[in-house]
Amino acid sequence: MRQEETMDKKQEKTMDEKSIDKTVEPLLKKAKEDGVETPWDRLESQGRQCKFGVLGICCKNCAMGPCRIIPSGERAQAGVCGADADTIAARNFLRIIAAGTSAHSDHGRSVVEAALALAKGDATDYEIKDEQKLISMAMDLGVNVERKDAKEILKDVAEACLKEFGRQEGELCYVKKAPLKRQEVWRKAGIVPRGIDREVVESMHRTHMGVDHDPEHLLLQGMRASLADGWGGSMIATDLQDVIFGTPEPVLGTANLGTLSQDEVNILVHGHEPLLSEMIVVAAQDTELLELAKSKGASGINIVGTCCTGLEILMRHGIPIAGNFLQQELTVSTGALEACIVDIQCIMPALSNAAQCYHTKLITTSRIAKFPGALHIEFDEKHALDKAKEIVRVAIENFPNRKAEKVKIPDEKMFHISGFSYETINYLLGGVYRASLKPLNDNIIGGRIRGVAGVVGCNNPKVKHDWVHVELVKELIKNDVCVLQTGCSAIALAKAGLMLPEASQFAGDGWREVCETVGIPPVLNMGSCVDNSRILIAASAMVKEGGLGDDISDLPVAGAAPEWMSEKAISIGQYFVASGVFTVFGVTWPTLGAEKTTEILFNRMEEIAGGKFAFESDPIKAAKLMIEHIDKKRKALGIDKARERVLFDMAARREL
Ligand code: SF4
Ligand code: MSK
Repeated sequence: MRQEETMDKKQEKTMDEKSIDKTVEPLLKKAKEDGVETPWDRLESQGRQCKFGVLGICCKNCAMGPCRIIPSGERAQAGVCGADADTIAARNFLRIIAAGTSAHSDHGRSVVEAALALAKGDATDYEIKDEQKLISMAMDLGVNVERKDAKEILKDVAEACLKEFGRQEGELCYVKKAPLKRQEVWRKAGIVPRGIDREVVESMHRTHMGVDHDPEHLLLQGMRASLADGWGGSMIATDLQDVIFGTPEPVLGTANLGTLSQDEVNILVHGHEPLLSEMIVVAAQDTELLELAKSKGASGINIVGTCCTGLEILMRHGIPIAGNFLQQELTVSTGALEACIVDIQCIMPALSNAAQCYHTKLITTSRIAKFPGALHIEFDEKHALDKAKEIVRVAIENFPNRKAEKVKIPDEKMFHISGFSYETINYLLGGVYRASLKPLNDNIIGGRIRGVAGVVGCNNPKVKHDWVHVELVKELIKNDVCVLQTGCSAIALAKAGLMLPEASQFAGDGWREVCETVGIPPVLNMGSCVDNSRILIAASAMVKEGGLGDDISDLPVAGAAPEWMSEKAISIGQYFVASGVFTVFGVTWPTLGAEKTTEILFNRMEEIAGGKFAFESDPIKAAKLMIEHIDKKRKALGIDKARERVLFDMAARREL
């Protein structure tokens, strides 16, 4: 489906067009009866959305506007200042990236601050769980580890990370984790990020009225700012979270709203930062609080997650994931939540109204995020466990207010295996003593695996919830593509049952053989949105392993964000593209009203950085674009004829 078709459509949808998730229809009906509005209702009430906005050609960067541009033809226009459609769309695109980069990176900064407090002895509820990862961070950041204990190293590592945010000149340290050729590409294009904050500030400056007007020049800064996200703020967040909370390992989990409990205190954690949710998991095991729960008539305390905070505690502890982005109000509408605890990002403001229709307490916890009508209990890493206990206590005290007649918990609950950090994949493929991606590369070269795809990102009520993710991923694995996932896309596939080893039956013969031999699902959950940095590291390791070229752009890999909605998704897409990866977006594309700007993003970027964007909202067509790209790279590597089919005997399995 093309952009014009999605754009001109009225947003009214039949129930069948809304979601493939079986919990959605009954809960939408219940929500309506209970007076709860959902994103589908609000999208419908918007009617046709503004075409200029959808096409990226409106600007309100100064008070001479807002200006809406007819881009070409006899009635072609410019803004009051003279900016044409391409300048406006490129400026808007850069602002989207700046916002996405700032969100991921501010998350990273919070983790650094908590790590520093831990190192100084001020955050005693946290501990260093992965010393090996800490040492490897120290190496990457140029921190001397000699004659230092773990806390001293952590202090120096955290201080080095803080410098990455405030650096004014030079290069981010983590840039050196990319293959050498990739670093050269970035240097040649002048897009190596200096400091994380500097790239965001400069992006905002350049897009202020009357500064930078050249679309390509603006979009180069977009690449630089996005690299400050992927190889900066997000990577720091992932690495330090692994140090403090442990690097994920395969774990059995459950997904969907059937994870809510009829007779326990249900607590939903929602947002992105695991600093509090990790402590909520600990608090829920506190004997005194469990006794309190029993005294209120509950049989226990049931923690479930949604979005990326949920993924963080799923990846490390197997905590059930109740749903993804579009299910947040529906989770409240079950009437079974005692508390919905939120931190930052992807939290619908409408949750406040939804919670008020039930006994549910909406508890905001971040210093930077408050909601009218919510209870605010501010989290503080120096008193992390006490704060978590205070919040869990509020939920327990609320249990007697649950109204049985308002409760409807769906049965849907799917098992899945998650926890595939880069280190874990390395270990699973190569073993403890020779952990490496060599078997992956060998199987790509031998043709059992066609290539690797990262499928990530959000949900969007403009398209059928979860359907685009699931269809796209099914088509990829059917064609022997190994799929790596993060974010709400990962939750969609977990709910759909594609993250179980048995799901390898849906994979092509080659990828299925590898999955069955190693004992992994065909779709691997690598974690939260910041954990897209794990995919960058995996891609770099594939290059370093050898046999597949000497740059990420040589690899038979592709990316997709088929149901995206967030500015962070564009930033992620842009750092994939700037790292050399062909990346397809669905739903809508925010520059289509500006021909030259779109041409730069869809074509010219490949000449600059080896990667480019594409837009395709049909999942099968999107998968075909990705497979075509993978095949093009295979051909360039001279491995396009190597897709032989070999039946594995025992010896071959052992060797693998
Ligand atoms: Fe209009 Fe130019 Fe002001 Fe934007 S910056 S609102 S295009 S006058
Ligand atoms: S939570 S950014 S809706 S993936 Fe990271 Fe889901 Fe998108 Fe938020």
